[in-house]
Amino acid sequence: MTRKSWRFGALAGVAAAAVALGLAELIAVVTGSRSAPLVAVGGVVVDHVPESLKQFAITMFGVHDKTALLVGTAVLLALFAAVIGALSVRWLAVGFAGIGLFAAVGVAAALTRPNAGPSAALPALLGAAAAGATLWLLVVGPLAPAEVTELVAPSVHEEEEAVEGRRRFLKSSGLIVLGAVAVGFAGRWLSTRRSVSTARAEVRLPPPATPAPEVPAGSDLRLPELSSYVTPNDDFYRIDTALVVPQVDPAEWKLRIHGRVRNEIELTYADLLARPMIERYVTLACVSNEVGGDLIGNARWLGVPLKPLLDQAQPLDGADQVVGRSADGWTCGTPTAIMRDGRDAMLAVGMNGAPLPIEHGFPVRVVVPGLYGYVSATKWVVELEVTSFADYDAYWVPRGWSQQGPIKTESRIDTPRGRNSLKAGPVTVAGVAWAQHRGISKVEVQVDNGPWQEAMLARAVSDDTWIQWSWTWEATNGDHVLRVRATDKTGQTQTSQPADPAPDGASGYHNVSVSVG
Ligand SMILES: Nc1nc2c(c(=O)[nH]1)N[C@H]1C(S)=C(S)[C@@H](COP(=O)(O)O)O[C@H]1N2
Ligand SMILES: [Mo]
Repeated sequence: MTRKSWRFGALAGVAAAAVALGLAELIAVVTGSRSAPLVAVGGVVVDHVPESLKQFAITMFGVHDKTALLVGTAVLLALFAAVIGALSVRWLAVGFAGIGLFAAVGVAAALTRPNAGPSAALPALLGAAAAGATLWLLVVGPLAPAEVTELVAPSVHEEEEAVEGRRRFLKSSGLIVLGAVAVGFAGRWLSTRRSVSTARAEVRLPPPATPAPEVPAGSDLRLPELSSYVTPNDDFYRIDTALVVPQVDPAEWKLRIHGRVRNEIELTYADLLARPMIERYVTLACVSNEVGGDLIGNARWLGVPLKPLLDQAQPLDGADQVVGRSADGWTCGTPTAIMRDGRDAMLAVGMNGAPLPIEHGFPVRVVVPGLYGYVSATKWVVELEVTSFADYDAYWVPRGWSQQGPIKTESRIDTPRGRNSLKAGPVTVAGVAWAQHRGISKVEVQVDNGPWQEAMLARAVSDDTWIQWSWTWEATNGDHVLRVRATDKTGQTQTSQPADPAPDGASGYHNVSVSVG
């Protein structure tokens, strides 16, 4: 056994793994993209990694955390495949056992994803079979380099043949890897073509029975670094556990309101669109948002109010939780009382004048003003199950997050930023503040350890949205720290006590260090 043959084996292993994954992606076009082993295993990882790691991923990679996970998984898999391939040069059985093990993991992951049918096992199974064939072909079969079968005291002719054999091996394994990658990407591309974007383009949303109030003049200060008052759909943060965006066809969509209710309700998309709609500006915020972070956005939502629907369903006494369930099995628990207290809790179908973007929950999601997204904003919602907090913990609760998630009063400085070069003299300090459903009454800014000074508040559509603020600072040369705090309309000033996002939202004052001069 030479070092070279180990390396050939490693390459054979990687080629076999590429064939498995590439073919699996292609089969998943038919069996559903969540049955592809990379996505299925990634999904299990997402559901089971420790919370701290997930928060780390969100902090590190932001909205690219999913791509990072898929790429990371592929790289890890390639490393394992290389090791197993190298070992299979000596012990072919190890190679087949390794493939079997990965197939088992892939099948188990695919079959245990929510709503998976038996066909979900096919991509991993057929992929593994093809990987086995590839490994055999490259390690002992017609494409194996001579070295792999070991030469003792070779003649010149045998030597030449060996060189030729190695060349053939390298060329064919390279081609196999490239071909497999191409097939894999083609599979992914075909899967996305089976998306519901055509169905979405055909949706005609009805006009609202009660339109959103006009955005008052002066609610958007339009400063270069300040977040706009209304967040365009393309800039809206996205947070969810879905590795591939669920594709829910509105023609097949149904919502079941059931559980501890007197009257079960089932609605189709057409039923929903036939009901009177409201249109409201609501600022959505993620509980994972760090102080100063950008997992928050404000949109105009069009939807059907939830209160009348729940009134019609008639929750039983003690049924204090409504669990939203998405097409991909994610769950979220909202207090029944909050959904019925008269605030604009809704089943949203439109966002900023367009049908919901697919990644924001098309065709239907829940929006509830005043609550973090993880306890209110179920995207791709297909079920509302009325139950109690005592009887059911939704997705994030066993993972260390609080059952109750009212949004904390918070504020953020958007400008200036630490990297800006500032001159002494008047400098506009500005940002946003939010306390959804309570409203903001006051924002104050502090320079270094000076007195708190009241900022000017822009206007807002309602207490359910964030609000912009600004304050003119007479900047002096030197290094300074700018700090902000908000007070809500109940009279509560946000706490200065720093807290991590887990378990129920970050707190503390946002500050920015700047140098002037
Ligand atoms: N189906 C589903 N809905 C979900 C989630 C999810 O993981 N799956 N995440 C929630 C969380 S934590 C937040 S903050 C909001 C984010 O909504 P957005 O991606 O439209 O901004 O969606 C909520 N709805
Ligand atoms: Mo969130």
